[in-house]
Amino acid sequence: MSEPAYGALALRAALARGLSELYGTEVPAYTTLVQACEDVNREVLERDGADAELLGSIQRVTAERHGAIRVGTAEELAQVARVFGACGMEPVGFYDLREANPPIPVVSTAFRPVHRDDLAENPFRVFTSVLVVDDRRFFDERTEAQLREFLDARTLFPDELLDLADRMASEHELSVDEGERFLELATAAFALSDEPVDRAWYEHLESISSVAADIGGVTSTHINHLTPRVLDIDALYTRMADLGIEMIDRIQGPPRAPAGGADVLLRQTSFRALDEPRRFREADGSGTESSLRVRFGEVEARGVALTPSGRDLYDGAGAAALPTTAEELHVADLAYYVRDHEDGALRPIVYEDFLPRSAAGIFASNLTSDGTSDASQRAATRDAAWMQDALGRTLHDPYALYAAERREHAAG
Ligand code: OOG
Ligand code: NI
Repeated sequence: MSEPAYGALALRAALARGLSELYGTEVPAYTTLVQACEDVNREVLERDGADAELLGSIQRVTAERHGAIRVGTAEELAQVARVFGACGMEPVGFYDLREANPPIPVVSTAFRPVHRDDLAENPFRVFTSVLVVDDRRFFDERTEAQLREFLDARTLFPDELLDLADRMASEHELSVDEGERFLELATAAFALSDEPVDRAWYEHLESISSVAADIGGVTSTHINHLTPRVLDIDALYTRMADLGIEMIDRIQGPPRAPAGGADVLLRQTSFRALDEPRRFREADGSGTESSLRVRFGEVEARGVALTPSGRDLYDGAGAAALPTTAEELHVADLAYYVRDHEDGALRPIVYEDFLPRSAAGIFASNLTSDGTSDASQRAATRDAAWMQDALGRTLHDPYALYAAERREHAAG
């Protein structure tokens, strides 16, 4: 009798769980946040009944997390793609955070399941950023060379993990032993390392960008935050304040939908980075203990995905420019809905991606200073084509995925 094996869904669900457990031990306020989300979700379910599950089953929403990680090179990014690829998570979208204010020297994508059924089973997604070491607006020639040397010398993912990921890609399953080993190695790869941090190098990068220091100043990567999903983010915001956890001053993204209106896109809020003890190596070679403030907690509520024209309206004039009801949004082709074949009701297609403006806000709340950049210097070319090339696999366009889902539903 053959033993039960691990498929992509089992790996994805277990990785999300494993990272959630890890992050809870590293950042205790995360556990408080997850509990508060579960309480709020239960209350919304009692209050709203079936309507509470319009944007996803309570099972999906309860297990739902997004993580954020940051890597240094195209090679590291390609390795991330192999590890998440084994879990059925594919790269979707291109985000250029160098255009944010203050500018952040990274470009990003999000790894996530792309099919509705897989999202329904477990929608784990990870916002993944890669440093742009050759962008002269941030890094001079010498710093670029030092960054390259530092990054080329480190290993984020052990060969054994990458081999297991590749085996998953070719065989579509791993044995129990292999699957467990994959999960153990993958989880460990995202833990905060206790390797001493070279003080002078870290501070040099930090004077340019805290995010650059968090990426290129240490020898490993780590979860920057892990975000649960909540059904009523306004209620959650108040609850966290009552629990004594100080949130940033606002909820990012569109405002709350008016009564009877549709929630659109994504609303997020966070609590500030926490001081965490880290070991340092000083210029004289001695070791010291101090702390870094890099990681934090975030929570999100998701609404219906907007079409390109809906999104243009939102980006240009704000959420007030959009009609409020599902019917109006659908008829004007401003948001993605499908009509239930049985009862004719409109069902929203959930927004599964990120918002560059909110992402910029999340990055900014992580910064110890705005850093230094010189806009007159040469920018490095980074676009979706670059990203796809670096990933070595298809980079999905989020709109194409939403449109395909709507089309397939209409045809079926
Ligand atoms: C990622 C910031 C983006 C979000 O939710 O918009 C993000 C980071 O800080 O590395 O996670
Ligand atoms: Ni986030």
